Amino acid sequence: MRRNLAECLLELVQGDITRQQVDAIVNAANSRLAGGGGVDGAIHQAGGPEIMAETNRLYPQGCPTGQAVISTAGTLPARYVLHAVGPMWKGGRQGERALLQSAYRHGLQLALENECASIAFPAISTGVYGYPVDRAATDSLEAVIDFLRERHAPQRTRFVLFGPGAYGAYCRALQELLPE
Ligand code: AR6
Repeated sequence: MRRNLAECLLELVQGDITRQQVDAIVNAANSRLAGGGGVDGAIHQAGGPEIMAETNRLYPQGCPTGQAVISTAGTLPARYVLHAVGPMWKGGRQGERALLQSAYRHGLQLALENECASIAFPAISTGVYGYPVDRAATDSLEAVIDFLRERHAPQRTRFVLFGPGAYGAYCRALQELLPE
C-alpha cells in the first residue's frame, strides 16, 4: 500500500527489514543497545559484529527511550542502521504514545541529518515490548505523516511489517489517516 505526501512516498510492505535496499534501516533497540531478539537480533545477525562494535564504542551510555542513534550497517545492503528505542507498553497511561512517536521522529531526523533519501522502519514496540499493534499502527503512522508534511523529506519512507497481521493493521490505520 502506498500514499504520496507532496514530494514524499510512504509505503507499507510485508517482509524482512534486513533485506531492504534503502539508505537507512531502523532497528527496534533497547536503551542499553545490548542487542536481543526480534528485529534487533535479526539485524545484528545479518549485519555482522561491526554494528555492535560501533554502538559500543560510540554510545557506551546507550540511548534513552524515545530517541535514536546511528551506526554503520555492517554487511547489510543499507548504508546505516538507526537504533530507535520504543517504549514498553504499560497500559497506555505512562506516556507510551508520546515516546513511540518520538522514536519515529528521531529516526527520521537522523535520516535527514545523514542525507538519507530512503528509510525503512519496523513496527517498533509491537513485539517483546507489547504495544498493541492497532494502536502502534495509528500512533507511528501519524508521527511519520506529520513529519513528512512538515519537512518534505526523506523522499521514501517504508514500513516493513513482518507478518500479515501487522501488515493488515498498518494498512487499516493508513487508510483511516489518509483515505484515498
Ligand atoms: N523484519 C521486520 N520486522 C521484524 C523482523 C524482521 N526481520 N523480525 C521481527 N520483526 P521486536 P520491540 C517485527 O520484539 O517490541 C528486542 O529484544 C516483530 O514481528 O523486535 O520494539 C530488543 O533488543 C514485531 O512486529 O521489538 C528490545 O529489547 C516488530 O518487529 C526489544 O526486543 C518489533 O518487535 C524491543 O521490543
